[in-house]
Amino acid sequence: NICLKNDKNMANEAYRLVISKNGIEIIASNNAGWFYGVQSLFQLIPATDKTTGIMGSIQVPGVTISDEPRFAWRAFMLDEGRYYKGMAQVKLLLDEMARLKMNVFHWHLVDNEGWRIEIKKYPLLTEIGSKRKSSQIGPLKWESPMQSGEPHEGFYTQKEIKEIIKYAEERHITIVPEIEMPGHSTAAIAAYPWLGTEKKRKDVPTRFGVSDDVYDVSDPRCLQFFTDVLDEIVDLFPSKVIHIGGDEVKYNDWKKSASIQAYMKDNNLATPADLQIFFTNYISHYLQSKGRRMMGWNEILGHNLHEYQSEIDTKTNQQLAKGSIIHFWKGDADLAVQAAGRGYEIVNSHHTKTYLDYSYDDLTLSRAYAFDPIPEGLAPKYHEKVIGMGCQMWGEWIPTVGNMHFMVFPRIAAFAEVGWTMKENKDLGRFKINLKKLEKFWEQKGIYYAPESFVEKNENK
Ligand code: TNX
Repeated sequence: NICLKNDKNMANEAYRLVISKNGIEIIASNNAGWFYGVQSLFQLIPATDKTTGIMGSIQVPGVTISDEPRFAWRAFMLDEGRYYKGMAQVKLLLDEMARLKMNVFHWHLVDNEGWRIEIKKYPLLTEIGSKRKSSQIGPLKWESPMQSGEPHEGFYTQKEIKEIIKYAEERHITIVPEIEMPGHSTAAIAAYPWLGTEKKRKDVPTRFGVSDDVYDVSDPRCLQFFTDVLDEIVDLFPSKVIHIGGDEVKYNDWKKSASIQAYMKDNNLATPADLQIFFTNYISHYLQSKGRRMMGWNEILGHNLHEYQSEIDTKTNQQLAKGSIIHFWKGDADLAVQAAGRGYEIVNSHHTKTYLDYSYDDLTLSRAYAFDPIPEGLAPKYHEKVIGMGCQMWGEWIPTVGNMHFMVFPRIAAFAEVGWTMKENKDLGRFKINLKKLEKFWEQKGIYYAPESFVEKNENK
C-alpha cells in the first residue's frame, strides 16, 4: 500500500520516499512533492516486458530517498514557430518532462516563419501567418539553397491551448508562452503589413535566419496590437511569467523609418537599444498591471551580441524595468554576473551549453550534463538570483518528429539533472547507467532517441 503524508516543513517540490516491508510512504508539503515522489517510485520499478506488457508481481528495493531540486526553474523549450509539431507531440514531451521532474515548458509559438496561436481579435495572424509555401532544408543549414518545395502550416486554437495547459498542470508543469517582439516578426507583418516599419506586404519567409523585419513600435495601432494580443495570452495562460523574446533585433529598418526617428526624438531616445528597452518597459509595465512578470532574452538589457549590431547602436542609458527576468543565452558570463549584480533574476540557457539544435559533436551528452547554470565569477551572495536553467529545441532543422526526437533525447535527461541535482551529487557514470532504463521507457512510447553508440562516437571526436 502507498501512503501520502504531509509535512508542512518540507520545501516546495521536495519529497521523501520511504519503501519498507510495511509499505510505501511519500512525504511532501504539496502536490508537486508527492508527484515527484511517485515519479521516483516509478523509476525504481523495472520497465514492463515490451512483448507482453505484463509485469506480474514486482519487487522494489527498500530505500529512503530525501530529495529536492537545486533550481526552481527547470525548463525545456520547444520552438514551433519554425515547424508546427501538434498536440500529440507536445503531450508526449510534457510526459517526458514530468518523468524527468522538469517543471517549465517554454513554448516558442511565434517566429518569422510562423505564427502558431489563435488570437481571436487578429484572425489573419493564423490565417496567413501560420502558412508558408516551402521551407529551406538540407545539410548546409543556414547557407542551404535547397527548398522542400512543400507547404508547411499549423497552429493551435485557443481550445487546444487550454487542453494542453490542463495536461501540463496535471503534471506540475507551467507553460510559459513566448510571443516575440519587436523582432522575429515577419509572419505577423505578413498578416498585417501595418505592423512593420515598411508598411509593405510580404510573404511568410521560406528561409530561416535573422530577419530585417521589425515592428513599428512608434505606431499606436501596433502598441494596441501588443496589448490586445497579451490580453488574450494572459487570459489563456495562468503562468505568472510571460516571455516576450526580444532577441536578434536588426536596427536598420528602425533607422530608416521617419516615424520611428520622430518617436525617438519625442521620447528622448538616443539609440535603437534605448528604443528597444523603452518599448520593452512599456510591455513590462502592461504585464505588471495584469499581475504578470516579463521575461526576455538578454538583448533586452541592451547587450551587444551580434556582428550586425554596432557598439554605438547598443549603447543605452535606459533602465530595464525591475522584476524582468533575464533569459541569458549569449555573451560572456560577465554579462550574467552584471545582470545579477543589478538585481535581475536570471535563467541560464547559454547557447554553447544548452541548445538542442546543436549537433551531438558540438554539444555532447557529457557537455550537456556538465553544464552549471551558476555563471563563473558570480559571487555567492548573488547565486540565488539564478533561478534556474533551460534547454532549447530550436526548430529550423527539425522538419520531422523523428528529427526532433533525435536531438532532444537523450540530452534532455542530462539537462533535467542539471536543473534538479545538487552539483556534488552529479555523476556522469551513474547517469549513463540510468539512461539505459529511460531508453526502455522511450522505446515503449515510440520515441526515436539518438542511440548510445552514436552519442558515444561524438563524445570521442
Ligand atoms: C538564435 S536563441 C535564436 C533563435 C534560433 C537559434 C538557432 C535566440 C534567442 N534566438 O531564433 O532558432 O539561434 O540556434
